[in-house]
Amino acid sequence: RAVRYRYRSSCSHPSVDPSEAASPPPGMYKLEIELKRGHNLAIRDRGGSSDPYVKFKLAGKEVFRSKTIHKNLNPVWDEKTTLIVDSLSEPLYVKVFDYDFGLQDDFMGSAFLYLESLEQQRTIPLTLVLKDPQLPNEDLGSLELAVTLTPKSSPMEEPRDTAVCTHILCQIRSMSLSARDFFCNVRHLIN
Ligand SMILES: [Ca+2]
Repeated sequence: RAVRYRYRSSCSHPSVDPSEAASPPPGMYKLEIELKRGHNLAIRDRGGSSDPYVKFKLAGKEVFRSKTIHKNLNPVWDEKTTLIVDSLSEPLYVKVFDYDFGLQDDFMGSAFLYLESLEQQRTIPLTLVLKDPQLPNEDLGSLELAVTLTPKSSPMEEPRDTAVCTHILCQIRSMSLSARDFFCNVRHLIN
């Protein structure tokens, strides 16, 4: 069968042409973030405190949300997350909210972390001063973080793996095989 032949011929090559990968290759950087704590955060509850939590957004998409720390304007999170970043031109958008049971959470300030300006392959302690774009003079305290930005060690390695996997999946999908044929083909791929 033509499909199987093509399949085998591509597998007989030691490597698959990386140009088969979707371009541009995604996930070129790893951004490790340690959200340490907040200092002098804004009061949003009537009791004179807040229940702060932190959101990280990349390209408009929420990529991390911290735990909520109740009734504390100097919360300690000590949470870590690792994000895969495609492009350094998109800043990390950091937003703090006051959790309110049964109500819409109140905004407590935000900051941008510009990835282009970060020194790479080193853990950098950072203080992000929180601002409300509507009230730029209001003091909303700050967040303490540590960030480590690392380029993927071998940028072509992962996209190539992805390309191979995508290729295999496409091939499997394009074939209508009995179970026996399917496993035969899988064995060819492994070899
Ligand atoms: Ca609250």
